[in-house]
Amino acid sequence: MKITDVRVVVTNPGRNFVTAVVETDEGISGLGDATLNGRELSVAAYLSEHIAPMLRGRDAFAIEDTWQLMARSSYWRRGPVQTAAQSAIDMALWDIKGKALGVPVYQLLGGRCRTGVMAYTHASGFEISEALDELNGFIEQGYKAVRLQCGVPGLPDVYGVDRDTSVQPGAGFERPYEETWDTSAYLGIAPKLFEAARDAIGFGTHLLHDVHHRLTPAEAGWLGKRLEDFRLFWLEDAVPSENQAAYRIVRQHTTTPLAVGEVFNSLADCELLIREQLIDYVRAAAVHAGGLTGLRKIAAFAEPYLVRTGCHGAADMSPITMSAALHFGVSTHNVGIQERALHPDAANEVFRSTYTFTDGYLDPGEAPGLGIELDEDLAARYEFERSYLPVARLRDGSLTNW
Ligand code: KDG
Ligand code: MG
Repeated sequence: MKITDVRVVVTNPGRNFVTAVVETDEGISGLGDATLNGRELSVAAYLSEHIAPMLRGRDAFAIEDTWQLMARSSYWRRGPVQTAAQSAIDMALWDIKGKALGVPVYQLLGGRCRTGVMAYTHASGFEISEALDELNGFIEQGYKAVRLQCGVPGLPDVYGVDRDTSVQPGAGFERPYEETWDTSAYLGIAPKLFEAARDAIGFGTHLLHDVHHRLTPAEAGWLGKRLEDFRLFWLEDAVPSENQAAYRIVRQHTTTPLAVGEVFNSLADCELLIREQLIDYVRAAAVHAGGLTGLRKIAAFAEPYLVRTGCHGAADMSPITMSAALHFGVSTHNVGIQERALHPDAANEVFRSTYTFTDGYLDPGEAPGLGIELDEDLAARYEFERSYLPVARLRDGSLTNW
């Protein structure tokens, strides 16, 4: 079976998504997610201008060789744009192979080794009481694990808590929204949030928290230590991980489990973190870490070091990435958990999926391939809208990580 074309579909059913549609001479096509939130069109151009021409005529079943070709032919290896394009083609080829052989992709990855993948979702509120109300709502829906975020006194906007977008009209579309960040105020409130949560719900539900790359190693060690009694499932992105060795300091100071890696593009980005067992969970996602092929290489490396995966599953990746994560999730032994943020209804109409959520666990379903159909006519009705991720400034006006 030969690849005849790679088409790129850009759509905005509630938020921007970029999809690669790989077509073959046997009439089977495959779908791959190429969404790089805030820089979407760069990947769309990379796919149509640089990837599509070299893939026409290639064997659609040669997934590993095509993966290597995309990585090595670029010479400028890795990086988010190249890797998102590579990831999309990889997912699409697994989708094609599953459809051609009449099996769900998880069967190609070794078959089931668990009945479902534990999911976590996001509860938040500016006040701790509001965050706890949301947490209780998700527990009632069956979630066994919930990420918990709250507002920080004195800051009008905080990562992970819904903001009032009327405050900076036009931000997001014309320029990045600007938040203020105050580490000291945050470190004052975060332990109180988890103390209140454990007082309210006990220890029957896993709790997670995302620091979003904002602390120094010493600050992260302090926070992790304060949170130990509340037994988090994980503390995520406590420190920016470009400096992997920084996690040695965090690890020496706390036994709170650590998760890192939604921005990782390859095994090289987390090799030291895994090899030295500085983290417990790697957050790499199929769309940003080389597709199913890239994700499998990371998981296989992590397995003997007892590091498990917890794939990034924010709503800014399309349902194709979620489906890929679930085929990987039910067939890969060292999968720990899967993030689940709900897509807008319109996105679920454009991308019709077969995956299900039951009593806290996700399942990819039994449809051949990845189990996603793209309604291209509907997708065409939702035009791309430029949109930026926010940025953050310290109180002295200097930029810091958002
Ligand atoms: O595009 C950025 C988001 O995907 C990110 O902010 C979400 O940190 C995130 C998470 O853990 O889901
Ligand atoms: Mg995160």
